[in-house]
Amino acid sequence: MTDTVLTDFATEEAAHTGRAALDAWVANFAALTQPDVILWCDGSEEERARLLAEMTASGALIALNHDLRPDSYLARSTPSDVARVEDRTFICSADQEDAGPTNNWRAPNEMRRELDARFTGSMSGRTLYVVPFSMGPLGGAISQIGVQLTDSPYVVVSTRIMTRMGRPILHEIDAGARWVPALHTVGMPLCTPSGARLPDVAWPSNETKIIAHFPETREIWSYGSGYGGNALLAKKCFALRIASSMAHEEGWLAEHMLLIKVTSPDGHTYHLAAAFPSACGKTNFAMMSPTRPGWIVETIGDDIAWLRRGEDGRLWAINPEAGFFGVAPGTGADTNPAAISTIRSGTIFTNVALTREGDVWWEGLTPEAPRNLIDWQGKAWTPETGTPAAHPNARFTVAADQCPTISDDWDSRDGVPIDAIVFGGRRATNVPLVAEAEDWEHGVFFGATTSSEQTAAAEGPVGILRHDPFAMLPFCGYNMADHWTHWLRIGEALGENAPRIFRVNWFKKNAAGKYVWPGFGDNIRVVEWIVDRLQGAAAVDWTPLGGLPRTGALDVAGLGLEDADLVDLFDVDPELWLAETDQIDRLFATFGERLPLEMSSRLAQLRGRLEELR
Ligand code: O2Y
Ligand code: MN
Repeated sequence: MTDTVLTDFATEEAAHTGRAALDAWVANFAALTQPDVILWCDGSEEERARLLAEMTASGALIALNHDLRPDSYLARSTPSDVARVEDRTFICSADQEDAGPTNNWRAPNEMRRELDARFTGSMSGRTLYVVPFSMGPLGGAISQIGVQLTDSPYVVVSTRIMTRMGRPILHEIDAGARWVPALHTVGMPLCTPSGARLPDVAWPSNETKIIAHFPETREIWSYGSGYGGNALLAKKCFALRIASSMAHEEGWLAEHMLLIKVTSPDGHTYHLAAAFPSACGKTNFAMMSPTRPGWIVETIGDDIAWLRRGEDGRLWAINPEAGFFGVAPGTGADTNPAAISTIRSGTIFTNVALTREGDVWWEGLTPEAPRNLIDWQGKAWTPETGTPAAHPNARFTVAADQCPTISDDWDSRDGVPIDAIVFGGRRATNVPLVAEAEDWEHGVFFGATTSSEQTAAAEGPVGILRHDPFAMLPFCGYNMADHWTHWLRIGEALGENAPRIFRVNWFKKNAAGKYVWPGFGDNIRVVEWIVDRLQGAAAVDWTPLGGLPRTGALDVAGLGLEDADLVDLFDVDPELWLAETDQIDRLFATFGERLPLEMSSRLAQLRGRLEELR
């Protein structure tokens, strides 16, 4: 590709505003990628039905048994395209320092050159779908518009579930709205350079994958993958990486947080935003069935929250998405009945197993595996096969409004006022079941020091501790240390109205390696303590790790926990923690001068307090 075209794509802000700019951008991109057809998606039911019928006919989707799983489909990806590819995800800021040490960085022009070459002719023989979408309710105070160009009909039908998609968004653009451009190709053209036609495959993709973000021009380019966060660009690429960078510039927050509404037995309601690293059970927490009488938890979002200061001075949040892209394995009637009910119909499943009756199955759906299945790769499977029937990162894609626990204010245009912020992680040791931050700054320290042990659903070795500040390690579109500074400034602006901040850990293990806390619906007991703290009721003991429930303040009646279990849940071991502060120190050091002073002084304070405990 020539520099002339490069300049066309290296756009100014105005270039992504209004309809004329959109038409020109689509035409430019079509000239580059050379699709056979351009299809502007209207988001209608007819369009959805047609795309699903086409994909079923081509073998890209399998229609499930309509009686068992109405209006639902199974997609099987190629084994090399099963998850987000963090090592192929790039933040292409002009200055490498602005991407920071936790992001892969490439110089924008260098990346543009590579993308231009790879996208050239990449859609030949295929259809280019123009997919306009809104993140957040259309016209909402915190909402944003995007347009994805893609050659994947699977992405189109998934984006229709995950966002508000179609004609009404084009009307906003016609009226002059700004939109974020998101370009996506699976990178498998159906014509050779000489024009010969190639057969298609059920899951087209390319062995080379590039997920590139240009924060200055607010652009996303994704090449080579048809899967999840790599391809549904509205989600992680826009709603987190690009949106976090926009939020940094504009004074708001785009965070990897679930949102819930909690109603206590006395009828008071509270809204909580909770950040957990990937594979820590966010969807389970967001759809919790409380075990305590009188408590109600309703779902607002399970993955992403956009937050900003409202006119009343409080922090308000929306779920920018309209659907759930949840992990199937481990989801069962015992662990997440609301999710099981949500996916009873109208769901696209990816990489789960298929039963003989034409329904789906995965590990954890039922205690016993059916005798004969077709596994996620399309091979015959029995419980003796020895490999998982469903891929550990198998997913369901389903509309949020199908969830029985969805809150009536989940798509409120102004969002919901946040009463408490929670940071969590998967930690076998050290981190107590629940702790309260002393103040906002201490809460930012909780966020900055969030870490989690990796599970099979993520990249890298299982069990290894990975620092995942604010659960945003793979998702922060700019320098993570600047993100912490930004949080500190937001806290200053909120002042007295700032939500209280807590840290939780459902995953502590005892010396025998068993989980101590029952989790799931019993997590309401921790929420109850948090709510009691908000009301000024629950008793707290202040420790170096923050405020811990005083003995008796956390209701554990009926759980069968021994005194030793409670020690395991709340023990503050100064030696272990001093070792952890060394790890935090090493993390902080990678940010050099960008590290906010408040974070290094909080670390020094923690060390001092731990030394006193020795
Ligand atoms: O593997 C993927 O592409 C999906 S990643 C994902 C999907 C939904 C919610 N969260 C995540 C995540 O990795 O945090
Ligand atoms: Mn997530």
